[in-house]
Amino acid sequence: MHNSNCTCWNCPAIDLKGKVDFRACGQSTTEFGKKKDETSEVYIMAECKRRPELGLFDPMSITFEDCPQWQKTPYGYLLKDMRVMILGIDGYLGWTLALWLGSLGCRVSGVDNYNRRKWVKERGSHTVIPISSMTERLHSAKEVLGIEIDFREIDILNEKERLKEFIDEVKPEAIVHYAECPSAPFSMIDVDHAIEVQKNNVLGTLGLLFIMRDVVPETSLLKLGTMGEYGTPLTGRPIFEGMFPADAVLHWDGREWSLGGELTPRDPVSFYHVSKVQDTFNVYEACKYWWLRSYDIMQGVIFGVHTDQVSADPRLRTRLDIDEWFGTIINRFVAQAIVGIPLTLYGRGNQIRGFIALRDAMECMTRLIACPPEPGQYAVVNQISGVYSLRQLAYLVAQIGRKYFDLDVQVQRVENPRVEADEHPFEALYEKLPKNYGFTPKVNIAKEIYRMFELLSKPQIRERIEEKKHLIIPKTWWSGVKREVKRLELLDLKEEVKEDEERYKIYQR
Ligand code: USQ
Repeated sequence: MHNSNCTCWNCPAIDLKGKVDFRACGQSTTEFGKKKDETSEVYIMAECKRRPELGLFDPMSITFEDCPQWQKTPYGYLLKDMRVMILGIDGYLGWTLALWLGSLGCRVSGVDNYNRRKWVKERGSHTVIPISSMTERLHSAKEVLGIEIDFREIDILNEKERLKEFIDEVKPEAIVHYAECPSAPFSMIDVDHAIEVQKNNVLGTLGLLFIMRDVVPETSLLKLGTMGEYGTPLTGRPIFEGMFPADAVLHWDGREWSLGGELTPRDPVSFYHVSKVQDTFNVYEACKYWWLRSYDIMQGVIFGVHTDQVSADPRLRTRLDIDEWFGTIINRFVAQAIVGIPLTLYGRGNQIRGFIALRDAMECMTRLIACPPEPGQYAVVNQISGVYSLRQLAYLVAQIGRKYFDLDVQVQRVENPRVEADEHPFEALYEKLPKNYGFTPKVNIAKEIYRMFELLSKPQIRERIEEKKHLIIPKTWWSGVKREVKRLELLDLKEEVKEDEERYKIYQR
């Protein structure tokens, strides 16, 4: 198990006590450290909130494997009845994770202010997979899966006191923070939307950090970042996992400079992505100032509709958006194929991105929850399971739609409403999740696309896509212009296959 050798030093159920005020260690002149040896004068002791009978002990002396509170699951040792709070529990990821963790025995709580439902409505759209009200969702989770979720409707930005009270009441051992606006186009509509996204995301997160400092400093925070923070460096340099590795050096001005451990450069591609960059710095600083522990999860573009739990009953389904603001590319492509809109490649369509399926993202989150960072540790992972060019994906979706669903799927290039390189190298590293956390992707992209076709072709869902298909062609330009993009070219799919094979060879690492 990837976390067998973690110790109480990592465990959120621990109260760390010692001769040093370790939260002020940055300012302290006293030597700070974990217990070094029996004679060491300055070290930290632990007290277990779950096993107070142990008294004070050395936090490095008990491993997760030894501790009866940590129990084996397919995703590593997990704290028995672990209390996990999900902020943004009503969203695409939040609801899926709630059911996933609940089925592993976690005690799940969550908050949401239904912003996502409101924003999609503002576009005049709806989730094409129907979802229930939260009351109905909670009821069905209990009835179908036996999962009880403690939910409060709270706006984390504007109701900080209520959030603080709820966190204090639940005392979560991990907090998953999904409560942000996830849409790049939404942040580029106009000044009001840009401000709304940055305020909601940046200040909401900042408020949360202060609450965690005051109420649950030992809880691990899993904060959703994005691969889009890094952009697509035209130099082709590696996209490291948040920070430069220890041996990275810069040669400049005749000298060698160590970059090890520094945050890597960011080059975000929208005001939404900028909000994530700001979050990175705020979380990084909070870990440093207050010894909070956090994972910043640089997730790639997500796709898919399945986990065992959300597929268990129509009332448990998670949302799926396909409009120009909130739909992500693969989800949109499948919907477009079903209602006969040629798949929309923006610009040349040679943009390359990292992707991950919904189910695999849930597994990664679980593996990280099971392996909390050390006090003060700001850790980063690149959460993707494969790298594809957009053309490759368009081709794949078209091929599956044609071959198995008898659809005449076309692919078109349209004007790119965004400002982004559409021809660039992309050397993303995503080694930590497999190497350090035991993750191997389980979802085959072609199979998941096939399953999406199956679900989205159902008459009721197909009808819901038809109803909103006028919202698929984008008209939100980064320049501020508001007009539908024009078609540049309808692609010859046979030519695409040849080109695609070339590109595939180049970028498969
Ligand atoms: N694109 C098309 N055609 C479409 C839609 C998108 O060519 O019909 C292109 C975009 O120009 C972009 C790429 O596909 O180059 C991805 O666009 P997207 O809308 O699927 O995803 P993006 O805006 O990048 O944002 C999504 C999520 C966001 C998350 C991000 C991860 O909405 O929350 O942070 O994926 S990443 O892209 O790795 O930054």
